[in-house]
Amino acid sequence: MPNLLILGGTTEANALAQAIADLGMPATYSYAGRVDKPRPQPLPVRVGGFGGIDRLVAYLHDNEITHIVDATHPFAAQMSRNAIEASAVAQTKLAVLTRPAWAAQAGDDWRHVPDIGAAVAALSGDPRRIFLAVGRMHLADFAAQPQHHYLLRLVDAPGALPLPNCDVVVDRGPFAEADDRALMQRHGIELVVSKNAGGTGARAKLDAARSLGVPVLMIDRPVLPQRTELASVAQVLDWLDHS
Ligand code: 3Y8
Ligand code: NAP
Repeated sequence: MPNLLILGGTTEANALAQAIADLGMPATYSYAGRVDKPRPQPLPVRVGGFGGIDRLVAYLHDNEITHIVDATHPFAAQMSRNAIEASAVAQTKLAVLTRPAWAAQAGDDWRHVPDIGAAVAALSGDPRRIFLAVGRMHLADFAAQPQHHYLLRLVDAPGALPLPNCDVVVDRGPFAEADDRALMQRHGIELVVSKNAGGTGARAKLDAARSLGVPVLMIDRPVLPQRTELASVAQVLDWLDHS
């Protein structure tokens, strides 16, 4: 019987956790501890960084973990890189549960940039009303473009903000298109800045942007080393059975 570590924090990780709990398989769900009240899970939960690769290796040994499913977000690149390194050292099997990147469809007006820095650079120019829907952790990068009026959406109420001219909505996804459309109309949004998260929980703003004719600045995902990538809970269960 596998003893599984789920690196969580996403809609897909939560679906996997439920399936694993239903099977009664030994597993632990891991959060980084980024938000005040992470969603409860039907599995034992650990919260907080492991303390780097060596401490992750120690965790794997101490807890006799046989399999890791990295079901973190596509932008959680450091966690994913650490999992690759640690699983090789600890001889623990590793697979990634991921979701396809979003692709523009008819009616979309997207401009792709490779990373957060390029997104900041792309915001040079006259003041605009921008829905900066990239969370909290990289807001300081956008202080280089203070001329805009930003609408921020944050999971937790923030402390001091690095942007002089902004409105804050405190909300967590998954989000609905009608709500995002009303939010963007209320704030007169002229541009949406988004990570290419993929999945369903964050795409409402993109569908709302299309219906409003608002352009999107789409930040592409960090490139990660080759790993076993799985696209569904069923594929993970099959992998656990056969690996
Ligand atoms: C702590 C754990 C579910 C899963 C919920 C998904 C969907 C809704 C949409 C917008 C974009 C953003 C952000 C977002 C979404 C899901 C999923 C997703 C984007 C929680 C959660 C944790 C986090 C961390 C948080 C980050 C932030 C990013 C907000 C739980 C709610 C912007 C990513 O304040 C902070 O420090 C927030 C940090 C990492 C990115 C950032 O740079 O700020 N997620 N989000 C996880 C941990 O501690 O390990 O409570 O559920 C999970 C979810 N957020 O079905 O309920 O699967 O992606 N999360 C982005 O896509 O750009 C919001 O507003 O439109
Ligand atoms: P990151 O930058 O890749 O990771 C930085 C460090 O945070 C890691 O090295 C690790 O610390 C710790 N960490 C990250 N995820 C962890 C997890 N699930 N369990 C234990 N420790 C974890 O990660 P991030 O982008 O901040 O993402 C943090 C969490 O938010 C993840 O659960 C991710 O799935 C979720 N999330 C992120 C985004 C996003 O946009 N980045 C969006 C939605 C959800 P140590 O080195 O000390 O082990």
